[in-house]
Amino acid sequence: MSFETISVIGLGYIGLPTAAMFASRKKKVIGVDINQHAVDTINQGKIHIVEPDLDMIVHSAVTEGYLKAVTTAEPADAFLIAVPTPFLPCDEGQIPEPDLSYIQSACNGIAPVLKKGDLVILESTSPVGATEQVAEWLAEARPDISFPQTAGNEADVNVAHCPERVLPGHVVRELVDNDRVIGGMSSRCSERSVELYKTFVQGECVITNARTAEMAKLTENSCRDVQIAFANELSVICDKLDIDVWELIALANRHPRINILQPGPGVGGHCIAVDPWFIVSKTPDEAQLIHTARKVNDAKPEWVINKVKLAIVDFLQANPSKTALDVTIACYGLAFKPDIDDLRESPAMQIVKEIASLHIGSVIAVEPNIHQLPRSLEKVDLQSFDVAKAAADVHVMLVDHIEFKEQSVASEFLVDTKGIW
Ligand code: SAJ
Repeated sequence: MSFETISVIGLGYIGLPTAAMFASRKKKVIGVDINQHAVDTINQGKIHIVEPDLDMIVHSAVTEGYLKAVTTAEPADAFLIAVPTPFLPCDEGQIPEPDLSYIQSACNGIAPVLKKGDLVILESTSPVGATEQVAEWLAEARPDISFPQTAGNEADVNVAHCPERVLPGHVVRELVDNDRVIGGMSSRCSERSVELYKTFVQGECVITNARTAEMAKLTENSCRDVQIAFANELSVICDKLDIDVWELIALANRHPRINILQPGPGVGGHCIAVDPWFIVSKTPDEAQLIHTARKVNDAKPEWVINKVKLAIVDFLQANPSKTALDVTIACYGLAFKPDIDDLRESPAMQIVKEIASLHIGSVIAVEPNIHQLPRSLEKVDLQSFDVAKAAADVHVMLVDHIEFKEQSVASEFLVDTKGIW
């Protein structure tokens, strides 16, 4: 059976581009989101997130009638679940547990409209076992139809995990070009998922089982987290030994088999700082290195804040007539990584928030990708690069946005976490 109508649950950074790609291949796509503002914006042919080239694709998909957004699930032939999988709040020092409530809500939403022949794909990054849990939730809600955990290849509804793996900022290209890991709960589930993705994916669709697909995605992001932790640890060591870490890494990377990543203010975003915990919480005794990497990366923002405090002290020593109240601090960048507007889980945000709460003088933020500061930074003043550069006494480089690389700040009182100035 072919896929005439495709539904994407969750129209965020992954769901919306995925929905738009299917629609661009002239499939009828129903996007579902609980956020009325997102639904209204999309139905006007606009987007509520920043992602290069996505606006054009969404605009034509909506105006040509292939994509519509709704708040309640409607019948479709395939359902892709692309909702967040954060972790549950926990006390400091505890291992966070994954929060599958958004996935469960998505299952509750689609269960009533499921019919024989449908395919359900979990795209959200998930702990091992989540896809089986999805199939279980659906089976509980719909005892009248069969699922692969009991019916295997004969199931009425097929279920698979096909993790998203695209890099924010390059989503449109990577959705098409990247290979996909397809983890069906039966061979039929996998085959049908490949058929669906081949609508627009030019990369290879590689088949495995659901648990391995879940672990593959967690492994990719944990690998990157461990590598960034190595770079961050080097930056702290080099600071102590009075060595320029950027020069050091550039030298070491001349070795044909060495490729060290770049240190920064910490690791942010919705993925790399979260997903390794899904492994650690399942296997705490075994996941020693992965756990340590998380702790190293999570400790980096505090280290940067201490550097800023030292820069303030240095400035006051050099300017004895001034007090802390007279010191203006400019922080360059708030997003969790360069050239995007996404402030979620951003170490730069964490640092600026803490500086603003500790410092009694003025704090300026420069973030070329947003027009308004979030409420949590109400004490901070959003300014242009030129205003901040001229007004500030202490400068804190946090995100290497292209606009910042094209200019520079030369100051004795500079904390440059990205090594660009
Ligand atoms: N970072 C560094 N140093 C580096 C590289 C990154 O400090 O050398 C920091 C960034 O500034 C950022 C964080 O790491 O704060 C994460 O950025 P990222 O570019 O490494 O990754 P994400 O979170 O944007 O996207 C990752 C990607 N995973 C991998 O590269 C293995 C992407 O392919 C996944 O689809 C995405 O996670 C996801 O959704 O899971």
